[in-house]
Amino acid sequence: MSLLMTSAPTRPAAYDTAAGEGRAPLLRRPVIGVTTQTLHAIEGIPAGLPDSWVMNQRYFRAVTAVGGAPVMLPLFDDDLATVRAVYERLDGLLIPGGVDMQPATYGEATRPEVGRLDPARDTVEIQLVRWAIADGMPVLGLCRGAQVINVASGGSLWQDIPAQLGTTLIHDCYPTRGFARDHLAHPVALAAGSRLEALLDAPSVQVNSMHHQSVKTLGDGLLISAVAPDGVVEAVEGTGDAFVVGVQWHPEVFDAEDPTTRPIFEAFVAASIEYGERRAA
Ligand SMILES: [Mn+2]
Repeated sequence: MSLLMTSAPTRPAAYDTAAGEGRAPLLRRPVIGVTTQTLHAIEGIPAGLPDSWVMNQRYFRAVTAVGGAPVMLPLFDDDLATVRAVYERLDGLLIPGGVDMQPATYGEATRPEVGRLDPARDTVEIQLVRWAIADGMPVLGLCRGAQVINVASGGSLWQDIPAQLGTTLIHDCYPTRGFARDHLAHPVALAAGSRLEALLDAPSVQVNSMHHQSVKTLGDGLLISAVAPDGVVEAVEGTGDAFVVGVQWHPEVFDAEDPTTRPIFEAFVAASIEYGERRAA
């Protein structure tokens, strides 16, 4: 018998790390649904390419780095029964960054500063977030994802921070202003007693910033857990026991070990494990 045959199967180091010291190894990795975007909603995509749903790999890698098993969610806005059937297999929901939401989703007319749109994505993500919040399924929203959590909860957005808020702080660092994706643009103050403050274990952190929109009126069942020095809302979270966190910045850009990245994904995946176990019980 060869040594190879008798060796334990190799697992990625991150898989063991996710279990944590003193904790039992994960028997079942939580399935994290990651929404996608319509390929042609992205600027510069040749019209001849077939209709496709795509998403930046960083989101998937940030999930696997802490033990989650990500799956891509198709945007069947014309077939929500199929979206529901897939949703019911999930343990957690991740809403990544992307293009602007249609202002009609929060009852406003569209200002000229609003950028590219992805109506199918709006429909599917709003529905998924509402289902997840109703069921207590963990939800993590990043950038656009934080805005989706707010709009799905009945809140609204500033359609364009420079035009409507007149702040001198630059939030649209990439790509508009030419900074790198990992440029630490500004600090955010974390609300005392919030889940995010507990996770990041600091009164404030430096974050990157790639957005020209932000939360205007807060949705039901949410609280503001991070604010930029100019008052722009930088994070929201659920007021209940379930893990519902949306941050306006992009933690997935940084290394999985980054102290402002890992705790967010780790807590999200841990909550997803618990949700999956509760649901299976
Ligand atoms: Mn910002």
